[in-house]
Amino acid sequence: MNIRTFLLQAFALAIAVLVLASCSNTTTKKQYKTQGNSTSTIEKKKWNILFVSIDDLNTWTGHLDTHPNAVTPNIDRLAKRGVSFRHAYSPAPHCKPARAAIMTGMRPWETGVYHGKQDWFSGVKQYESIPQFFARHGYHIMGTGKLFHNGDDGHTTPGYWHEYGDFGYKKVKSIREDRFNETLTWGPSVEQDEEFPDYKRVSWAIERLQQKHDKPFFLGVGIYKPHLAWHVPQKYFDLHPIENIVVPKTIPNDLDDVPAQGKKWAENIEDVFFNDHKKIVAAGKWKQGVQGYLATSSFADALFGRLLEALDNSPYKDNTIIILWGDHGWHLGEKNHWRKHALWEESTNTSFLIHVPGLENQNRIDDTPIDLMTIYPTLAELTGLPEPKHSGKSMVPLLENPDAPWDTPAIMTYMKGNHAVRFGPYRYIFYADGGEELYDHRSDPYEWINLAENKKYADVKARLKAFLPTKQADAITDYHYDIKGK
Ligand SMILES: [Ca+2]
Repeated sequence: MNIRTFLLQAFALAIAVLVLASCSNTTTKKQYKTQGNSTSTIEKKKWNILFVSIDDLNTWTGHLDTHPNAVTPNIDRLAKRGVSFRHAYSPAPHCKPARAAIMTGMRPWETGVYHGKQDWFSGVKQYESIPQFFARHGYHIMGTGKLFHNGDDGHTTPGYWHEYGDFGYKKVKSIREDRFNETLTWGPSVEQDEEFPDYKRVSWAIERLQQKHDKPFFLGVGIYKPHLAWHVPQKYFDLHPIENIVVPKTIPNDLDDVPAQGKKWAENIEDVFFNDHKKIVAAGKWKQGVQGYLATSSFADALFGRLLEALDNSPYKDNTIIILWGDHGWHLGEKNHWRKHALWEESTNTSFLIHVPGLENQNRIDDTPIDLMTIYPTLAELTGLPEPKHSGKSMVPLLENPDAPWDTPAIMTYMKGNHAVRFGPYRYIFYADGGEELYDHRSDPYEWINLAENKKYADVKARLKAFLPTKQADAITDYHYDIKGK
């Protein structure tokens, strides 16, 4: 090759490279290096994390349009700048086991924490929790409110936080109330917003957002409402005029095709909350109950709005992951049931939203069924940290590509040996005594028709059953309140 040919070829090659580079600049997404040799459209670095838990929040939010009377403008605002998972499920439909699982990444059948009467801390203390993990990786850890299960058993998880804002518990007074027992009660409160511990917790968190932080921070804010009792200021009831309230759709005899264990849970026979639904309906107060829940959810939403506004007015607006989750769902009459403590859609389906700085494809609702065991590994991956010991799967692939394949079922567990699996359009429930339910959400979104005995679905049932754990930890001991004096 003479020098002229060489120069011409080199010139042609340089032009080709330039053309290719300019094409790729206009047609490809921004790419970031990840661990290993792969690339990602999400920048993985030590983002700050605003970690918000809203207790007992089901999916009655404005943007999901699951209840016509829901008023949650602030959660909807987060949905606009993030991804909201319509089919997100709690690993356990009760505060204590749900939080034990979510916060440590270990499922109930691994820890033995299955229900609300147990000494949960002894079941999980050997596992590194989310705040401990981020502390070990150089984060400044701040928390307030109900993140782990706390309150009556006194565990605000001392030592897990560099700073913890503890505002205790306040029994508020009501102007008038409908009361069915110690906890199931609703009506406008005498107290105004500022007097609620939740309000003070959020104020404490806002102060932290206004401070200068030298390290990345993890700020956990646990809002107690809409947990019972539903006493919040009148203005939140006014958002939901009683004449407009719609009660959930039900059919008579829905429980006829439900196995014995499901029926027991529906009526709370094993609990002190006996026959809530019958009592509420007999008193003509179903609408009022729905109003109470919606009002209290709007109160929680308003508190979240204060937090979001403070973040937006802080230097951390563009470098903070926002994650918001409810710990489980809530029945308000579906399956003749109130509260949680069951394995149906309403007990287990909860709100779950995430905003990631710079992520494309936000402002969308994702319909993939996932469970909240995704939280721990997802946060670790988004912040570029090594994978923690956990039982869940990171949902980063779903965040990057809404059409990404997802072959991991959502699994829910309540009391030892009882599980539900949500996979594709189906829900399969297996009770420890062998009882089964199967629902197809394409034709039956309210889970009215149990298909478990229908031979046509034998293969589906077998496929879902195969996801159940083969080994299950013994239940750890219950608290002995009389001995501990608690
Ligand atoms: Ca039924």
